[in-house]
Amino acid sequence: MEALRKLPTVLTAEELLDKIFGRSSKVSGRTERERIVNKLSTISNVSKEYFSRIINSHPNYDALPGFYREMVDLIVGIEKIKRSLSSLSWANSMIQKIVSKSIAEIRRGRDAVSVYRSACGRVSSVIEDIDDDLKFLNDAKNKLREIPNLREMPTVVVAGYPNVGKSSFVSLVSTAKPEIAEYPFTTKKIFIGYTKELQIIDTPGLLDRSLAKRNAVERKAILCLKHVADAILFIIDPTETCGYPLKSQLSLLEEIKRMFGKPVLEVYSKADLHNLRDRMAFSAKNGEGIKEIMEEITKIAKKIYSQTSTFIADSGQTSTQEQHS
Ligand SMILES: Nc1nc2c(ncn2[C@@H]2O[C@H](COP(=O)(O)OP(=O)(O)O)[C@@H](O)[C@H]2O)c(=O)[nH]1
Ligand SMILES: [Mg+2]
Repeated sequence: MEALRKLPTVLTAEELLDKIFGRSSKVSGRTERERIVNKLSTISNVSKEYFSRIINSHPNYDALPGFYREMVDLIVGIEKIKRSLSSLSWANSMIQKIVSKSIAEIRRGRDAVSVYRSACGRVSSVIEDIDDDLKFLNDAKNKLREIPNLREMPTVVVAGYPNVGKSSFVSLVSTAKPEIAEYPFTTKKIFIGYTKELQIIDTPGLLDRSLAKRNAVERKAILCLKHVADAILFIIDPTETCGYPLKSQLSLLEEIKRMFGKPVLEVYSKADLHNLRDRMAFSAKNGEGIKEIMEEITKIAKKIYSQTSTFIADSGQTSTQEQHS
């Protein structure tokens, strides 16, 4: 989502006042009165331009694709952004009013210098009033930049207990190592790898514990993944060298099936250490089974991708599914 990466820096109240009064101090006029009227117009124009630029840089959050909308809500809160943006809008209209009233007063013959002085005081206090909103929006801009820019293509989310071999698999099958980007995802990270046909998301620390043990933020983060996954690759380590019993791994598998409602390909890892073949099995050590699993998961993900709307077109309502044309 390019818009979220390009949000502008937002000045603090103090910096914004410096900008506004700095610009107005450079204004000239034939008479003192005219100069003051011009200064007031500059205050009005600079404020209007600045506030519109910030407000217009934000996308319509309600219309964002589901994944991005939920990520924004999770990371900074859509209602809070809206509230801060409307504070900016309020400040802008206050300043416009102060300026037009002041100009009218000067035209009616009131002393320009004292009208100007009181207008500046009121403009300052309006801007100081929204200092928290300005700071919040700047903070939001920094946080929203971290939302991964996912590609519109068949997408597989890799799940399974820690140390079962998820990352080994993802780095083996992804075309280029440098393309495995690391993004902060709430307090966790997600790693995104690419093959020619797939986007593969590794989710360390996120999909490896029972849902019951998670806090609200983690649960929401998990639901975000729902928007992007066409299929899930669930990796089971039957050797239990990962440190977790097979039984626990299988109950997480059942939970993930229920939770996502997406096709799940369940496979064994560490095939060099065991002979179980009632599921597809791979070894990151000797390469066994990798090609077959990639073929299968690619087939499943492409099929689902072609049948349903994905995150880009997703309005977030799972009930509406658009066909790709
Ligand atoms: N013998 C063997 N060890 C593996 C295999 N795949 C991963 N491992 C080891 O298992 C450990 C965890 O692997 P990792 O990919 O980091 O697991 P993750 O936590 O699920 O991402 C590492 O020490 C790997 O070397 C495999 O196919 N065979
Ligand atoms: Mg890992």
